[in-house]
Amino acid sequence: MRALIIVDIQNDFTSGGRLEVKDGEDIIPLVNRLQHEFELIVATQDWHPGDHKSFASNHVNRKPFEQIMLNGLEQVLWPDHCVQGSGGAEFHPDLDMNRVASIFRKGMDREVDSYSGFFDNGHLHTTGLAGYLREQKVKEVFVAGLAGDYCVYYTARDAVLEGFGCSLILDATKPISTDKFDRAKEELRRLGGKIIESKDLLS
Ligand code: VGL
Ligand code: ZN
Repeated sequence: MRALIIVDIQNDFTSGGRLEVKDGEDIIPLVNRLQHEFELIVATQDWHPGDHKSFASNHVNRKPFEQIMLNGLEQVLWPDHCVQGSGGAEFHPDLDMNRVASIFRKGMDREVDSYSGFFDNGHLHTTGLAGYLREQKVKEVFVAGLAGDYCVYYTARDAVLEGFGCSLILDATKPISTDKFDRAKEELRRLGGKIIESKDLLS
């Protein structure tokens, strides 16, 4: 069994959002088309409390995109985004959610960020995604969504580390930083993940 993992296609990561990925919404028609190639589709949703420590606003004298140490982990400080219950945390209205079987929320613990759909950044707590996929007999996952250099990359990486075959669908993602994304793609390949294009999947 193969599964499509749709990562964080939420209003705050698309145009006009609080942590906008440039042209992020442009991938949505393709992600909707790709869904027809899969029997199992899951989505992740970044879902932070307002006092989350990944937000620059929750530190004194810190600006967005600065880096700090947070409980022993390197942490980029972000603009407030995907606050639980806010419009920015909702899935983009153009994303087809009808066939999404399950939604895995992440980033609820204010002390640790969670880029991956599988684990928090300290790899201490699981979201249950790996167990769910195994129970559904999934052997191979395909990852799409936002942002390529953060949540998509960390989700794909953890999928590989959890023993799933894993392909990142290049034209179904967009990064915050292209430089960072180039390094992330190299690292994913090194770990045994694949980088593919949607045409490799669409019939
Ligand atoms: C993300 C930064 C902070 C993402 C989430 O979805 O890529 N990036 N929170
Ligand atoms: Zn976040």
